[in-house]
Amino acid sequence: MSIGQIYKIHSDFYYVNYDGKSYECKLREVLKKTKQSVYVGDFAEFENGAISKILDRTNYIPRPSVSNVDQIIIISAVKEPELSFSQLNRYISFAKYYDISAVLCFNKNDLSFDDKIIEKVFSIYEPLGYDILFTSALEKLGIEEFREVLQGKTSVLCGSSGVGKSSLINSVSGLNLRTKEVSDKTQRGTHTTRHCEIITIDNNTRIVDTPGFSNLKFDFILPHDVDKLFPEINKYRKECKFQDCLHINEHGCAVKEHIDEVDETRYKSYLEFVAEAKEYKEKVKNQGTKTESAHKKYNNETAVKISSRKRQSARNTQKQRIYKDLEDERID
Ligand SMILES: Nc1nc2c(ncn2[C@@H]2O[C@H](COP(=O)(O)OP(=O)(O)O)[C@@H](O)[C@H]2O)c(=O)[nH]1
Ligand SMILES: [Mg+2]
Ligand SMILES: [Zn+2]
Repeated sequence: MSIGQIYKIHSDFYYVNYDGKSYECKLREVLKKTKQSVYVGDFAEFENGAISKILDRTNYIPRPSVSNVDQIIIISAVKEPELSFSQLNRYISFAKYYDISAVLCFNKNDLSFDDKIIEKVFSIYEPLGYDILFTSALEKLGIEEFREVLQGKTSVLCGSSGVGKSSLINSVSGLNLRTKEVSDKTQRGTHTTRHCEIITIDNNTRIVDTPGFSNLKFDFILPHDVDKLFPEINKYRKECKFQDCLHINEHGCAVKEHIDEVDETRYKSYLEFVAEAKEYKEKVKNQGTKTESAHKKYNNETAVKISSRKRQSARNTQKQRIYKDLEDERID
C-alpha cells in the first residue's frame, strides 16, 4: 500500500503521482459506495491500480475542484485586458473565504501603462499584507521572483482569461501550454481543459492548471458575514451600534464613520458581495416550507458528516447557517 497524490482525473481514471512516477488507478468498489468525492490534489492510498482510501484534506476549493492547496496566485494584467480592481477583490475575497493565502501578480509589465496603477496597487494591497509581484511573461521580467514565490508549494493560478496565466506557467515549467490572443476571450469555455491538473515543476513545487473559476458570486454566504472577508472593514464592526450592521447606511455604523480609511474600490466590492449574499438569502427564504423540511432533513441526516469533514462541507454549513438565520428572524 502506498500513499500518492491524485494529479489528474479523467472520467473513471485517477492518476496518482507517487515518488515521481505516475500510476493510473480506479476507485475500489468500497470507496465508490461511500459516494465520497475525490478531487485533484487528494492524497490517496492505492495498491495495484486501485484506490482504497482518500486522506483528509487540509483545504478544498469547489469548482474547479482541487484540494490541498498552499496558495492562490491571483494574476491580473496591468493592461490588455484592463486591470479590474473589482475582479481582483473578488478573487482575493474568494481566497480569504477558503482560508488560503494569496499572492498578487501583475503581468504584462512590458506594456506601457499608467504609473498610477503601481502606486494604487501598493497603497491598497500592501497594508492588507499581500505579496505583490510585477511580471512580464513575454520579456521575462520578474520571472525569478515568480519562481521563488512558487518554490516548495502547490499553487493555484487564477485570473481572468487573457491575463497570461498559461504564458507564466510556460515561463517557469519549460512546458508549452497553449496561449491565446485576448480577442479569443468571447470564445471562453469552448476551448482547452475543463479539469484541474497538477503540473510538477520540481519535486515539491507544483502548479494547478485550472480551467478557470466558475460562479465566483458570493451567493453562499450570509450578508453580515461578508465583512469577514474584508479585514479593514471588519475591524470596526464591534464598534457599530447594531450587531447585525451591514455598514451600508445604518445608524451608528463605525465603518461609515471611518469610511475615508477604507479604499473606495474595496468598499464598492464589499457592497457588491453583500448584494449577492442578500439575493441568495432571499432565494432561500422564498422557498418557504421547502426550506423548513430541508432544514429538518439536514439536522437528522447530514449533521454527523459535517463535524467530521468540516472544510469540505463549508458550503452546506453556510446553507445551514442561512436556515438558522432565517429562523432567528422569524422569532424576532
Ligand atoms: N505583452 C505581453 N503579452 C503577454 C504577456 N503574457 C502573455 N501575453 C499574451 O497575452 C495573451 C494571453 O496569454 P495567455 O497566457 O494565454 O493567458 P491566459 O488566458 O491567462 O492563460 C497571449 O497572446 C500572450 O502572448 C506579457 O507578459 N506581456
Ligand atoms: Mg490559459
Ligand atoms: Zn457598521
